[in-house]
Amino acid sequence: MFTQYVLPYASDALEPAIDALTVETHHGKHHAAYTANLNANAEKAGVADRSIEEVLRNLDQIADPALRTAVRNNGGGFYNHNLYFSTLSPDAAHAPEGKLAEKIHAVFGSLDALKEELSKKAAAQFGSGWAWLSANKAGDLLVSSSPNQDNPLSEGTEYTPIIALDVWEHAYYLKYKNLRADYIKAFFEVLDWKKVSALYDEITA
Ligand code: MN3
Repeated sequence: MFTQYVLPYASDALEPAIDALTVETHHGKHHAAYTANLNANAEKAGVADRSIEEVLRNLDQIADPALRTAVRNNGGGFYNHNLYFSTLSPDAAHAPEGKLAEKIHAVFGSLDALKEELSKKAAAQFGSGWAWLSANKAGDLLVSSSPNQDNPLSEGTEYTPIIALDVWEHAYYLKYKNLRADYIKAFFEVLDWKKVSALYDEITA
């Protein structure tokens, strides 16, 4: 049984960056539906007792192609949104700390340079998808993007995402309409680097 992340903040708590109706629809409808569909299909595929990371890293073990696709899409939707909503906060820390801060400085030169690279990936993702900052066990960082509900786990990389930037239109269209770049800027206003830094520490521990 996979459990949807419960928001520890009110639906209007991320305003003005992300509006209440978008949070309500995104979490209450889209994310809830991915979770319900994952649970139904993971049961059929016999993977309901595994962790979601394990399921997404081993999709090729699901023999039936239709079931594999359903678990890939809904499992991605479940996992990606758990990460998205759990790393946003009305009290967001605006800079990383500890090992992650050092690594970003060493690799990208500055936090702004990393944010620019991530924003470019997010803006350039054609149609629905995500932009990611991910880490591997050695602490290397990867900036990437994926279509649909794919992610670095389901794409078979050794990386685990620590930032999930949702650029499906359902993440921003009610407020930002066609202006994806404005939403991307707003995303960073509520992205909690304290949580992102803690995820990096977990992966590289
Ligand atoms: Mn979404």
